[in-house]
Amino acid sequence: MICFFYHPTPNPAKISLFLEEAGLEYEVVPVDTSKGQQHGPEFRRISPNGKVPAIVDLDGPGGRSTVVFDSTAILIYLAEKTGRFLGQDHDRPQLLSWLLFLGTGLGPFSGQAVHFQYAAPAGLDYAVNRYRREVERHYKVLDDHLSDREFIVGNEYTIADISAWGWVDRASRVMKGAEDPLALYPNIKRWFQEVDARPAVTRARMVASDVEFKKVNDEETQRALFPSNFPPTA
Ligand SMILES: N[C@@H](CCC(=O)N[C@@H](CS)C(=O)NCC(=O)O)C(=O)O
Repeated sequence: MICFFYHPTPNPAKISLFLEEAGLEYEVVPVDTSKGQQHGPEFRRISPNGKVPAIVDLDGPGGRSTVVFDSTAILIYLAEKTGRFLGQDHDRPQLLSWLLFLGTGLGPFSGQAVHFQYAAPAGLDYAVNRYRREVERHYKVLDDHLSDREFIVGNEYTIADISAWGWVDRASRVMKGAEDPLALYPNIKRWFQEVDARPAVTRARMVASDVEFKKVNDEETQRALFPSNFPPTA
């Protein structure tokens, strides 16, 4: 059994998709990051970085309970545990390369683009431009890569596709104001449509749909999500 610490945001969504693809038994533990639940001592013991997703696998290595945090680490851990969506052995260097490209590039730049376009004070044109342009650059790298292949690594659907789906699914938010955010990236568009049509995606979108997560963006939420905007606490 896997306890899945979840909030309906792009990085946890990757894990929803893996769990549904693999048919693993899991229980969702909601972490309402808008209420600051990611900063509580109990959750910090599981996810020291105070971010979702994280998992506790009650049947980890040696039959012991184990903790994994960070979406890329969780994808690799679960893929190795189940032997699913790892691709071919000879493609492993490519798998690791693309996972890191997504986990340290496309994802974080998308997150910062969202932050500066929606949450930061108006007028920070330099930051908006930098992060939007970096997202566009990462999209172009991925689009070029997908120009002659169906999936990101080898000839099959892997955790690299699962990882990329999490943030590309939010392209319309990341590319604020764009009528068709993937118009310039036809290979990503074709790839995304194929991944998004998988039955597991429909199930992944339903994860915790019965949980009422906080939507109001008040001071509690601001302090929880953007603590650097407030004086340091002891
Ligand atoms: N590198 C981490 C990033 C995780 C991350 O940024 N999670 C966001 C949700 S998508 C979060 O927990 N935000 C709450 C906060 O920053 O306090 C991963 O891939 O899991």
